Order: sequence, then C-alpha cells, then structure tokens
Amino acid sequence: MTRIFSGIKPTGHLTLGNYLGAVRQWVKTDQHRGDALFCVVDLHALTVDHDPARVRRLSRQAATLLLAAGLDPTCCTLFVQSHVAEHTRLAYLLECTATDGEMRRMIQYKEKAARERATGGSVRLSLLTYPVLMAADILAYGADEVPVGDDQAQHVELTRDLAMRFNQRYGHAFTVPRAVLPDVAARVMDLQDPLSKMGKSHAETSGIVYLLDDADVVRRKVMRAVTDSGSEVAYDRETQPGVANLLEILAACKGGDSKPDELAAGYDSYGALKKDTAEAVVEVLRPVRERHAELCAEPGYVDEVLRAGAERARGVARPTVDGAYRAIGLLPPV
Ligand code: AQP
Repeated sequence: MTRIFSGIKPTGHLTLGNYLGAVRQWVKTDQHRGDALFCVVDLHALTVDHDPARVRRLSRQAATLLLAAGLDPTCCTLFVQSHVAEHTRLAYLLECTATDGEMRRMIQYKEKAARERATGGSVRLSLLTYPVLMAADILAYGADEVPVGDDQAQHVELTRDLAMRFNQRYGHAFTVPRAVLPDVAARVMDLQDPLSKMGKSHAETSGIVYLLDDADVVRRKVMRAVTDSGSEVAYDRETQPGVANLLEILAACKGGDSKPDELAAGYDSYGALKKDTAEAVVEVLRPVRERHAELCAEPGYVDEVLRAGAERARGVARPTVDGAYRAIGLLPPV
C-alpha cells in the first residue's frame, strides 16, 4: 500500500494556499488511496521568531482545521510532530548526511533569512537545518509520496538526495519518496502581490485569504485583488499574473476538470471574474468554517485524535529510525 506523508506548520492561520495546494488533496484523495499520515509540524514553527503561547494555539487550531476540512481519523493518521520523538532522533543522523552547502542553497532559507535580517532579527540555526528535519519527517515513515504545494518541491528533492546517499553509504534504510503536486493551484499567489506566494506567516495580510475569514472578508479581499493593466481576461502567468492567479483559484475551487485557460474564455471583464472567484471561494470555505466551529465545542475529541495519531505514528516510525541508527554505526542500547 502506498505510504503518504505530509505536514503543515503552525506559523500562522491556515490560508487558501494551504488548502488548495495541499489540504484539499489530502482530504479528497490521499487519505482514501493509501496509508496516509498528516502532521502538524510544530517544531518547524520554532525556526523563526515565535511566541510560545501562539504556537501552541495555532497547533491546536491547525489540527482542528484539518479535521474540519475533512481528514477522517478512521482513514488516516493525524498527529503533532513534537509528540513523536523519532523526528528529531532521525534529524541528527540526516544532519550527518547533508552538507553545509546543500543547506545554504535552499530557496526558503535564503528568502526567510533575508526577511529576518531585513527586520533586524537574527537568523536561527534551525532555519538553516529545517529541511533536514523535514527530510526526517518524511523518511521516518517510509513515505512513497509527499503531496505538497510547489514551494516545498525543493525540500522533497533534498529528502530524496539524503535518502539515496544514506542508503548508498550505510545500506538500505529509507524509501526514496517523491513529491506530488496538484494540477492547479500548486502555488497560490498573494492577491495584493501576485508575484509572491500566499504565505500564512506573512506580515501584510490584505492579500491573504484565511480559511477562517468570514464570507464578507473573503469577498472584499478577492474583489480588491490586484489585477493587471490590460482589460482582456487571459491565462498567462508571465504577463497577467494577477488574473492568472484568480483563474487558478477559480478552477481549483470549481474542481472537476476545470482549467484556468478554458475558464478565461468565459469572461470579458475582471470584475465578473473576481465576483465569481469570490463566490467560489466562499462556497469552498463555508463547510470548513462551520465544521471548525462545531469541533471547537468538543476539544476532547481533537485531543483524542492527536493522542491516538501520535501512538500509531510512533509505532510506524520507530523501526525505521532504529534501523538507521544501527546502519550508521551506533551501538544499540542493551
Ligand atoms: N500559496 C500556496 N499555494 C499552494 N500551496 C501552498 N502551501 C503553502 N502555501 C501555498 C502548501 O501548504 C502546505 C503546508 O505549508 P507550510 O505550512 O509549510 O507553508 P506556508 O503556509 O507557506 O507557511 P509559512 O510559514 O508562511 O511559510 P513561508 O514563509 O515559506 O511562506 C505545503 O504543502 C505547502 O507547499
């Protein structure tokens, strides 16, 4: 059976980008077609300046939203990364496999380190090494597939390199995974800055649709989306990035076989495109918001899902991580 692993970090409120780029395919297909494990990767939220109480709150909120979006604990395993020690156990071995140069080439490291420095902050060492922890997240479970948005593809490539290098040096220990990207909306862009990814930790929020935004806020954000200087509605990411972003969001929300270029033909004004996109987003998010409110009223249920999830995850990860400890030359405890 195909093993599937993916995660989401509690660095902010979940966005439409997280939903269309990752969570929706976890819910609609991944949890039904393999042994799927999904994780709130809270340790990754500590790689940038953070408020402890907020990380704790956002971790719970992320888990609740994943359930609200439709993850079903009878079909998949949902847990919190820090509840399973195998992730950090394995990360050290992979730090001993990766190189300093490889880490410094990671685009997210370069971008986030620049952002931290620009605001006078210091860059945490864990920001540099976080892709190794992400590799450990994936390899510990012997995942075959990692469904992610486009921004994480480079980290999955690194994970593949580390798995192959480790296996070659020390004998087979890891499955070599592959990234699986959605057909549309693999990189939802910020509505106010369509050249930047919609990211949940970004400070400027007017171009970011959060899953918990109420309907009027969603409408306002989409209607105010930056479009392009022409007036023709065409799907061209290079010359019309704002319009292309709206068309991708609309296609992803409509689902089925909707394609952004085909949808473009049905519009002769930006206003009509924005209106339909806003309504499509509102309809996609409505059941998630409603279910989230219900789940907030039963915190004991979410706790139990996470407890059982961590227990199962530990059982899956431990033999692989123990095997890697032996393979690399560490003396097993007696
Ligand atoms: N804009 C996006 N479009 C498509 N997919 C996206 N993902 C994230 N943003 C988009 C995918 O969602 C999953 C979880 O993402 P994450 O928690 O690792 O990243 P984030 O939401 O981008 O969080 P941050 O803290 O705001 O990160 P930065 O600063 O890097 O933008 C992943 O599968 C991701 O691909």
